Amino acid sequence: MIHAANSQLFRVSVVVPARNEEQNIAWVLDRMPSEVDEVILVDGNSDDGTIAAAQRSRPDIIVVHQTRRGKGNALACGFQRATGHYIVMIDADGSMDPVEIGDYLAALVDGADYAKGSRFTSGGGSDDITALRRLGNAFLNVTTNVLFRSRFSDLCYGYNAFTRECLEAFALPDPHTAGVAQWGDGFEIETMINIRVARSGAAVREVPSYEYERRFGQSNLNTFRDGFRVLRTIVTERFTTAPQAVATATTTASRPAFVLDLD
Ligand SMILES: Nc1nc2c(ncn2[C@@H]2O[C@H](COP(=O)(O)OP(=O)(O)OP(=O)(O)O)[C@@H](O)[C@H]2O)c(=O)[nH]1
Ligand SMILES: [Mg+2]
Repeated sequence: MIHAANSQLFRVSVVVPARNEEQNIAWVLDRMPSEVDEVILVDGNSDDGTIAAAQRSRPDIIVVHQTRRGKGNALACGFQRATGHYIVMIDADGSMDPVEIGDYLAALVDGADYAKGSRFTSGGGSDDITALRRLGNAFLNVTTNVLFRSRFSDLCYGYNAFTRECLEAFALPDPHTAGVAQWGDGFEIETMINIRVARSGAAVREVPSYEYERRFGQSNLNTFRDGFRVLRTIVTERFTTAPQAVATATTTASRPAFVLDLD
């Protein structure tokens, strides 16, 4: 629970997508700050002891089995299960430190609808980025910011927190549609929700974050493949998806209307 400005108490949910993170998950769960009320582990058919390790470390953890494949579907399943007013998304590989959750919550309590982690804003950083990736990221940020009039410094980073009203702006594919993959089920999820939030008129605030290398296990990153996926996501979102406005805390409280003339 966390006190909002008007001293109202808000529940905090954390959603952790995990596939084969047996060696990393305890580190993540053990570092959850006390404000966190519920942790939802969304398992991606792990064939190691991820679930058992998570339950040992945090007996009250809620385990959800995802309905299709991919990190995007995992997050959609986790968000649907989350009951908190504030929802945090964080990886299970130890690359993101849960201790930072307090900074994200502070931004939300201070009026942001969407607290966006950034490795490239003052106070952020990364152990896991090469010069080439940094250049690719800069290009993808600029492209997005021009196309969507956003101000992201780290479009492709997936450590964020938001009010549950933002779920409407995400407009994620229904987790209960069985079978075939949907747009948003894969790693395009991070770019997709950032773009959709920017277009929704929600108040976005960047929070400095430090990214570590995954603690154990082989990296799944591939600079060119992943870069082109993000570019494809930007183009698809720009030309095939309509902006979705949401009644966020900020917009209902102090803004006269949504700004929807982004096209
Ligand atoms: N439930 C679920 N989780 C997934 C899936 N794919 C990846 N994840 C989790 O999503 C998070 C991010 O995936 P990573 O494999 O770390 O991807 P990355 O950060 O781009 O690459 P590296 O850390 O370098 O391997 C981790 O917690 C993974 O366990 C999936 O299909 N289902
Ligand atoms: Mg990772």
